[in-house]
Amino acid sequence: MKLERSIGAFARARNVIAGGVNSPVRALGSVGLSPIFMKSGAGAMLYDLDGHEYLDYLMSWGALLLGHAHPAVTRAIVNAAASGTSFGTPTELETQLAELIVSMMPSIERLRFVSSGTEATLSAVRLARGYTGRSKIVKFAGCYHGHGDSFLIEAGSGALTAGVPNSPGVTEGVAADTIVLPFNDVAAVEAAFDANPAAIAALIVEPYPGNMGLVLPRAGYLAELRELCTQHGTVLIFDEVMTGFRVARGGAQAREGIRPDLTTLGKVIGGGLPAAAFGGRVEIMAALAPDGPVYQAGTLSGNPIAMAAGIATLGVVAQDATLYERLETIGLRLTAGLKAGLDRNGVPGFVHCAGGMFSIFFTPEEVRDLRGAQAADRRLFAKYFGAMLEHGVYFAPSPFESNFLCAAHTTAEIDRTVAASDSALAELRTAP
Ligand code: KE4
Repeated sequence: MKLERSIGAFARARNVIAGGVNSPVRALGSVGLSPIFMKSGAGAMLYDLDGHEYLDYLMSWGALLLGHAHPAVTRAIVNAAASGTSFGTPTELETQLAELIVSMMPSIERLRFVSSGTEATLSAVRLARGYTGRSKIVKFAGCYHGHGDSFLIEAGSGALTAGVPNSPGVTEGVAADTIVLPFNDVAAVEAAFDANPAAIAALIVEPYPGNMGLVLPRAGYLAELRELCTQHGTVLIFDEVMTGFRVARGGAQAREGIRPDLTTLGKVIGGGLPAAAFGGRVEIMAALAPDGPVYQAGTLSGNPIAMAAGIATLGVVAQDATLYERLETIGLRLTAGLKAGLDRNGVPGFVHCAGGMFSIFFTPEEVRDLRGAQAADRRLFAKYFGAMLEHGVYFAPSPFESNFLCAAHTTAEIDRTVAASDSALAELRTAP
């Protein structure tokens, strides 16, 4: 596949941008490729500098629930921009988007907008520490909560892909306050609480971890976490930056019927623009400046253009009564088709799916945690990713990521993807 223009663009970028990319996961190093520079997107399609077109399942890492350049979102952005891009004052757009979120996620009684998921999670943890007066937090190996120091310990996503789940630059002092446990293991959480009585401010978890590939909680696991946090006075934070408005209208917490104390959001709520949020119980949020002493701030927090994009996106979500049912249906069709292809080609593997997100694991053992995800065949994944690109399908470029469906994916695209996967696997089986 000719990628000369992308290769040239990457060489130029490397002269002025660290690593030539503004986020490591875009570098495609882990799949042995030079990054592909995109020119445009429309609906479920991506178009690169060299004229190739791809059926897109990256969807900007899950931010594009409605697909690329959705007319309602584009119109909202253009209209908002015509009135100015930022004022450094409150606008009613922030209240409008907050009201939409609160109406669909009842555990969020008050929220604060920020500009990235990382800001949301680090702010939520600081708030939990300020509210409880405690220092330690619990996170789970393979979960990724952005690049805040407290989280870059056995982190997933790009940190894991790049082989630095424990990043240099995170001090021992910071790391000492982060307790890392295996996901899906209740006994480990009980032991951590017993070993750290009245010391754990927050337990932060991706309810459906999507950053070691998509790994689903065992039945009852999230309810156990809820019960243990209530029992020990620990703030339960659901990091729904990826799952919020993705796996259900009310996120994973709605699917599971669990009410966290705080929730972090990002991606979908900005409609592809930089917007994220954290929020939850009113008494915890009351500890946040200016009402309370816990400081948190941001020049572009609640940016009117990003708010307009989010309002347009969640406006479609609120009015489209069958959206999540359609995502669930095509998600199951796709994962069943992909799994049948693995079996037909004699490739051991599993395909995990929840609403509009899915992952493929090339391994004979079911994946329940990071150890299981790391046992999957990364070399085969890299070859499969490249073969799918040749077939015009763009998956997330790492086995430690999730893939995403959008409102523009229909049965036709799903069946085309299954056929491409079948061909790719057959080619890999016969390749030298
Ligand atoms: P951002 O700071 O990248 O907006 O969000 C951090 C974050 C927090 N929590 C969860 C559950 C997340 O998945 C993320 C970010 N996700 C990655 C993809 N797995 C972002 C892609 C990237 O790093 O470029």
